[in-house]
Amino acid sequence: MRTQICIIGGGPSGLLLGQLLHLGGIDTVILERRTRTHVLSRIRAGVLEHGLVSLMREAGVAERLDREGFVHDGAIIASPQGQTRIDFDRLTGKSVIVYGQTEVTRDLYAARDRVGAPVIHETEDVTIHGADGDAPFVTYRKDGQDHRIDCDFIAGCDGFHGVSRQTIPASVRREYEKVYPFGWLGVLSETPPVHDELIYAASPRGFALCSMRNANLSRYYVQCPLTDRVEDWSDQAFWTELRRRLPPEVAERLITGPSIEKSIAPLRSFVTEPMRWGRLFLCGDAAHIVPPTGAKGLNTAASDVHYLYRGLCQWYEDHDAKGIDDYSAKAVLRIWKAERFSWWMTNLLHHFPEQSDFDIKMRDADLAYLRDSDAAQHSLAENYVGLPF
Ligand code: RFL
Ligand code: PHB
Repeated sequence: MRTQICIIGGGPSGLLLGQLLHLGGIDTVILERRTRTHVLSRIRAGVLEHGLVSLMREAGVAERLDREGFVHDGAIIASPQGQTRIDFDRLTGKSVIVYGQTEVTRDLYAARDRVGAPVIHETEDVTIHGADGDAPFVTYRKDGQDHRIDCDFIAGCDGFHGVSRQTIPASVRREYEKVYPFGWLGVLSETPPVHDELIYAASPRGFALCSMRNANLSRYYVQCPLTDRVEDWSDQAFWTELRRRLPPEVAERLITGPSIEKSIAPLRSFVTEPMRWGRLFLCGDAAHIVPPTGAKGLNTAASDVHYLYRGLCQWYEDHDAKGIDDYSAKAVLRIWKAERFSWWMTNLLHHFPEQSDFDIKMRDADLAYLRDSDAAQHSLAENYVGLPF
């Protein structure tokens, strides 16, 4: 088989890139290791920046997002010092949209079905060949048969555990990583959200987040030790711990119910550079990971997709390599800013096991500064709603 761009990974990065390239008249094949049902059962991001929403509109897949997404003009930062509302609208003139990643992915699959572009699911042993030459190809196995796809370029959209990043020789790759000494235990429940905006809560017992998907679907998280297993947490234990970490008046209003999903995610900051090796381009979680505190993962994937699809269109339309040559530097510049913000939010709001009294005082001072300073709130808001791309 031959295609122009072979996309590895049928998550949001691969699907959005595929849709935009399709509209640009460029052929793609997507290879995905899991089934569609599995991809659509992963509960992940919930907060979309304006940049991602614009890209979804440009890709012609925002009809439901525009109808069902919830505009959020602010969020609450709670701590023992009180609650501070960060007014995104007043501070930046912008907002974010609450719309689940699962729905984004569902809309993108539906669009790909409509245009009849291929997604090959349950591919095994996907291997990239010749990415440093002029005739790259990808091999894989499906249903016991070997296959080969020849292409012009390969987009590695296969997430943190994919094969694309590992294909870049270690002598070329530079990796930067920070692993946090805790995870997030998340629960999805068919209950009304405790508040109409997100609440990020710092407490001496650890961090908690109140988020949502719609008027009767809530998403809550509590920071937990990495050694905890989901089976250790009954619903009752989760609700009790969440209540303890929230301001008392919020805890009183919390409506609980059975969890319909419960999972633990470790927290990590990670960047690999460069994001291009020959004809292979890394995109999204394949190249970088942020702790979810700043809600930036899916949104940084979107800026990668934006730069890459523009660069590839420029290559095919004008025979101009500038866009793809600049891809890595442009993408990385924005990513480090999102990394900084996510790291800062994580430090501000979590309890660290090794924290000294001095560290705690610094954190309290940071929270007090945020509460009392419009400049500090402006900085948080500007980053949260998303830096331009
Ligand atoms: P994905 O979603 O991991 O998709 C990669 C796809 O590649 C497939 N794959 C392979 N396919 C073929 N061959 C192989 N060898 C393959 N290896 C892997 C996988 O099966 C998968 O389908 O990466 P992508 O597309 O780059 O998307 C990134 C986002 O999923 C991620 O950044 C966000 O979910 C992060 N994130 C959040 N981001 C936000 O912007 N806002 C948020 O509010 C937010 N909340 C979150 C989050 C992530 C979380 N977890 C679980 C890590 C909350 C949580 C709890
Ligand atoms: C979510 O709703 O899953 C969510 C929201 C905000 C975050 C992280 C996750 O910062």
